[in-house]
Amino acid sequence: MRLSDATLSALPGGVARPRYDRAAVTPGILHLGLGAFHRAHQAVMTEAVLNDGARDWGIVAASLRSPDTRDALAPQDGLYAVAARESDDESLRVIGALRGLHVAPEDPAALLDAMADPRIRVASLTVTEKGYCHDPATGTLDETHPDIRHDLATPAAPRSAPGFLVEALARRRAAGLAPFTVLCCDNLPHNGATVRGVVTGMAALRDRGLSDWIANEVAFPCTMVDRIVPATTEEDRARIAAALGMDDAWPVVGERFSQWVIEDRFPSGRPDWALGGATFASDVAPFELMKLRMLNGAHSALAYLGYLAGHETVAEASNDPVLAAYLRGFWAEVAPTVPAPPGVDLRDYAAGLLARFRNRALQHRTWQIAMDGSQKVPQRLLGPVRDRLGQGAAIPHLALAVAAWVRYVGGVDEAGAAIDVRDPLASVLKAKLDAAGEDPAGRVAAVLGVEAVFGADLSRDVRFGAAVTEAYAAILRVGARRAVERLTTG
Ligand code: CS2
Repeated sequence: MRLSDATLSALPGGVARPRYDRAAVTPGILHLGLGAFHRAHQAVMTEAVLNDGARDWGIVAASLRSPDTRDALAPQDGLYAVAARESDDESLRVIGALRGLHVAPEDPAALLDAMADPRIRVASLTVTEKGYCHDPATGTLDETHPDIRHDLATPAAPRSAPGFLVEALARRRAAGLAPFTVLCCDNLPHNGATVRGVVTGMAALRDRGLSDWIANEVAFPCTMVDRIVPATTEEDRARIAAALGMDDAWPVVGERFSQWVIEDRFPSGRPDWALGGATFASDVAPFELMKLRMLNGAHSALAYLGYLAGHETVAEASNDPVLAAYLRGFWAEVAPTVPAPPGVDLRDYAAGLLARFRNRALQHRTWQIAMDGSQKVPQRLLGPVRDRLGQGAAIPHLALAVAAWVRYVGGVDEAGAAIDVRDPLASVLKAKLDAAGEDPAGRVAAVLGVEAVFGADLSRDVRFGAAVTEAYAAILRVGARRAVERLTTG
């Protein structure tokens, strides 16, 4: 038996399911990026709104690349299970909020039509950092990006998220419709403002009037999104099928914790996501900065150091006392660069993060987080580096994390095996390292010279270069775990 509208009533009593008539739900949200994170985060909060009786906030979701999720969910009428896991405890609920599924490359015109539907009032996104086709160091549109060039040449059949947003907004403007609010749910700094810059920047390359209209009429609220949602494993599928008493081709698994802080700027209306636990705020910046630097920064540091130290998962790495000591030092180093949001004690926040990382019920691979470092390192690690250097403060933990990234993108692990480095700049970084030879200082300088990551300032910063070189040399000499141990035990 397979999960679907027809089999919902056969689910065991303990599994929560839609309490509303799915057939009566109309689309209100168009979501780009149908990954596990969206399904375990915004879709769950939207489900609470639908359960409360709202009918006009169904989600139409699109994958911008692969058909896999659509192929898994379409035979299930868009239904899927979300498992919240901690220790031995797992609670399951089936989510009904997805009311339409698109695969952009198969039929970009159908997706554009869906985006131009007047009932759509929010266009939300989880397309990962690289999905915005921006320059990670400056946050501005990368006009040379192949997808952007393609979309400017062929606006009616876009590939990129900015390409879809610009064309859909152009159509709404031409039709005299109100725009939708663009809601970025990715871990970018000042994510709403950054995406606004990317979208207006791309529109300006087409039509100045369009870009002015977007700048004046479209809201891009900032958000802080947080829930740890690793990739689903085969073991998860089997365990969840047993618990459901039926198959779900693609359930999602995450921690119980979930947080969403949203800047309340929605001129075309919005669901009351507070019903699902979201908070609306007038200023999201402090929450976003704290989360990016303390959670995501520590995640990336742990991913590179942990991977090199032979740890497959975050839980394994953060339960290693040497790496746990590193994490505490990392948070102590980064916290002074983070103004605490109202009502938050940063020491409590860090302690909470350690407990979340240590959740052994999640199989969050260090390799997964290590992906796309060129797009993540700037806001997660280099922002705090700049602030600390500006204060004349030392950066031993941050420099070790950056050094571990340099070591990681070299593509060979400490046992001499190849690392599967996934990063849009992987080949650029590899070529620079290959050309640099064996000398640690030369290798570090080669990578730090990539201004798209380090910016013109850090690329040339002597203190930064020296700190990363020292850390990198230590990793080469004694291995990542011993280098961490030396740092944390003095
Ligand atoms: C992780 C995030 O993969 C990564 O880069 O750091 O996906 C992290 O798990 C989420 O942002 C948690 O909210």
